[in-house]
Amino acid sequence: MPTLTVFDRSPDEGKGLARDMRVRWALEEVGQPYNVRLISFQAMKEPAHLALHPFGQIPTYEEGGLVLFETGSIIFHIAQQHEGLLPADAPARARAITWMFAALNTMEPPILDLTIARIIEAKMPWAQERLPLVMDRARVRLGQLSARLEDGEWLDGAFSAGDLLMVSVLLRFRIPGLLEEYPNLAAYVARGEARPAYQRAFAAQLAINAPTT
Ligand code: GTB
Repeated sequence: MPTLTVFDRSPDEGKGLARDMRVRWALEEVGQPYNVRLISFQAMKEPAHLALHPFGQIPTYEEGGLVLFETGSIIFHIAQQHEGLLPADAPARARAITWMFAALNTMEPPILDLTIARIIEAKMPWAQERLPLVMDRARVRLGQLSARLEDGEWLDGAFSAGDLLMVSVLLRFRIPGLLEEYPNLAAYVARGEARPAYQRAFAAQLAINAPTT
């Protein structure tokens, strides 16, 4: 059974925004049970964890002697081992993998910039000037994705690992209030969240991270 390392207490208090959530979701989609090992921020930077993850982050994925980090790689590995996350047809499979990369390389950077601008740089004297620029750059990508999706259910035919990663990334645009500006993307994310596998994964991380008081 694979083991994931996850925050012992996620800063989002169980909103499912930390990156273990997407790996949990993938494992639930394919029906693969898993263990979790809880880890503190401090322990993430210590040699035992750095041996698993060179950047001192979560999640990691251990399966027998195999150790993986980077959620894209972990989910690709899961999708290759099990049916249900990538189509069998070679061109459709290549397109689904392309959407995995698009989620991580094209859609995730603007949300990371936005998180930095909203939280880490919030007290800088120039923060109020910079934030609208970062928001507008995020809107460019959201608008392009929205135009491609149109009224489609998923990005390319049946639900795939590309959708799983795209929905996981788009979820983080909800708190800054951008997701709702694109009703088809908001509906797409809601379809992802409604999947039973997503619900099981969400409940599992909430059980660890929900505020106690
Ligand atoms: N590219 C890597 C991957 O996809 O696996 C990125 C991994 C990563 O950023 N991990 C974060 C981490 O370990 C946790 S998910 N951070 C600790 C560190 O770098 O020291 C990022 C995250 C954290 C918290 C929230 N939140 O509270 O809403 C959302 C996302």
